[in-house]
Amino acid sequence: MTKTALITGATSGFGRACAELFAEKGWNLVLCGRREERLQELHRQLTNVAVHTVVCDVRDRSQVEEMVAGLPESHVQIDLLLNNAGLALGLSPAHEADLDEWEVMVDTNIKGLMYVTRAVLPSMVEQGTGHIINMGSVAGSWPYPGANVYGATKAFVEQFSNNLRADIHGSGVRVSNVEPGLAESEFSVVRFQGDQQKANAVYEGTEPLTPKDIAETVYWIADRPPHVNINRVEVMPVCQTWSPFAIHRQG
Ligand code: NDP
Ligand code: 8X3
Repeated sequence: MTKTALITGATSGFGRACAELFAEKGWNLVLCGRREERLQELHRQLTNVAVHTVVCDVRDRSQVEEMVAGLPESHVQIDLLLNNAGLALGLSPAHEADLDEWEVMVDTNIKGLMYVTRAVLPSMVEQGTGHIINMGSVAGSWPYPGANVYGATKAFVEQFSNNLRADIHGSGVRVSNVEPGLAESEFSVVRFQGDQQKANAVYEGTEPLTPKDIAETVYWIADRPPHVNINRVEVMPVCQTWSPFAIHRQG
């Protein structure tokens, strides 16, 4: 039977690449994001499967509830929820960071992910099958200067994923957390408020992960046999690794 995936943040980067790969594999899709033209473009592009698009800001609880309550009969059973919508804003140290930007990250990466999960999970538990794949980050496990609230939102995503598994134990529903490192998408353009030069500098001289790399990881996780739960997958490009602890020396 044809499966259906709901992908948040499908208008760009990882979400878009996942939409393309899952369509190629024959999955029907529910695609959401705030940019309507991009959703329409995807709708025109992905012609081999049934695609339902919804303009939805995941920060808005009622919009999320309406999106899920308003799914057409053809898309009402969600087999896979990919909680991908998210963003980082700024890279300033905590004492200089913009509190409004912190709130947007919390509202999107934490509260938005909570809203979509809470709206979709009951039917998965009721049907005794389904899979939630959350988009975490290496920033959820590893601190770096300027990651402050962004990294903390992704730590939430990691622990929420684990706790979901504990809650729905025995239901047959799977939960996974994908934790990518450096990957080129619109992520840095968003982080630096549209400053393309600053964004390009992040990837200069590197071979970062691509959205396709992440889509293939997500698809692999989704395609395991139903008795296998991949708890978490951390993926970095070869050019990325850890640094020693920073030691401040006097004098
Ligand atoms: P992009 O900026 O390319 O894509 C982000 C997507 O999220 C867009 O489709 C955007 O759609 C959507 N989005 C943002 N805010 C909202 C909102 N309020 N409501 C609905 N959709 C929203 O970045 P990536 O593809 O790189 O990021 C995807 C996820 O991966 C994020 O959660 C990010 O934190 C995470 N990640 C990214 C890494 C990277 O280095 N690129 C590494 C690790 C994790 P629209 O603007 O149309 O609403
Ligand atoms: C995105 C990866 O290292 O910029 O989550 O935080 S990083």
